[in-house]
Amino acid sequence: MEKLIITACICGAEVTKEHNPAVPYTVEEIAEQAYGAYRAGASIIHLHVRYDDGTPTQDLERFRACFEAIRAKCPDVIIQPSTGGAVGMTNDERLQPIQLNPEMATLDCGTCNFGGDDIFVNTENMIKDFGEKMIARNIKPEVEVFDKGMIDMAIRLNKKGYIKSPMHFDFVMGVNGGISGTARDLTFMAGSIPEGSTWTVAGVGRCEIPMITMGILMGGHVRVGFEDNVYLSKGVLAKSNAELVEKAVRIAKELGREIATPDEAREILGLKK
Ligand code: KMH
Ligand code: ZN
Repeated sequence: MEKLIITACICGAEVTKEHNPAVPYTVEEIAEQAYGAYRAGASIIHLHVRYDDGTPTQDLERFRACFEAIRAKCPDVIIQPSTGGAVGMTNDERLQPIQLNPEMATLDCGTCNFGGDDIFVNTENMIKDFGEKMIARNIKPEVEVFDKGMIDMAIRLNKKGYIKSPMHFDFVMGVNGGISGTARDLTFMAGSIPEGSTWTVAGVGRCEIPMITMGILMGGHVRVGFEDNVYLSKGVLAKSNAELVEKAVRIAKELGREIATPDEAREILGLKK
């Protein structure tokens, strides 16, 4: 089976130090968490950034500072900024990090409820606009889908030229408003993407480990980290993102999957040189 790409989503936009004191806010904390995750086996860092007080931001200069700090510690890691940002941000706000010409960035392919009154808005026209802007900069989108209909949207926009083939999907399972994190649903998602596509699975909260275990067995790739889950096991907070990556590596090794280096991940995903 293909080597396993592990993405570490080290920070997110919603999780706070109240959830887990190790959630990084400052540039130094973000770089430290990225470095630990990389050393443990992550080849991609899915990056959100915060101001020092924890407020999520898509500010270009903050992203630039975090890119530089991460690159200083792990020069070869793939940095994948979020263009999702946080609920309620404008399109222009969200798109700022693509100005840094990263190798990858997320492309969220549908609107969904995000708990309570929150709605994470991604209209068709927004997806087209974000997709075109990524193509213009030769950025490979990680097509983030929270439900099956979002895969269908990505397929339609791929046919119209807004997303290039082969597509790389991230199935985010278990969001309060998206598809549930069950074996049946992951099988459904993985069976719904075009041949030649690659995929990663992320499970929110308690479904993180079951989903990545299935993903490893099914030949997909996996994402772990504080953005999705702050617990190492039931009731035990993870001390770092690295601990979650280490757990994914242990499971992968038990199941016979070798871990991809960043350059091997580039090869698998067809990233620009
Ligand atoms: N924070 C969520 C509203 C992404 O990174 O592209 C959106 C999100 C998706 O995390
Ligand atoms: Zn994210």
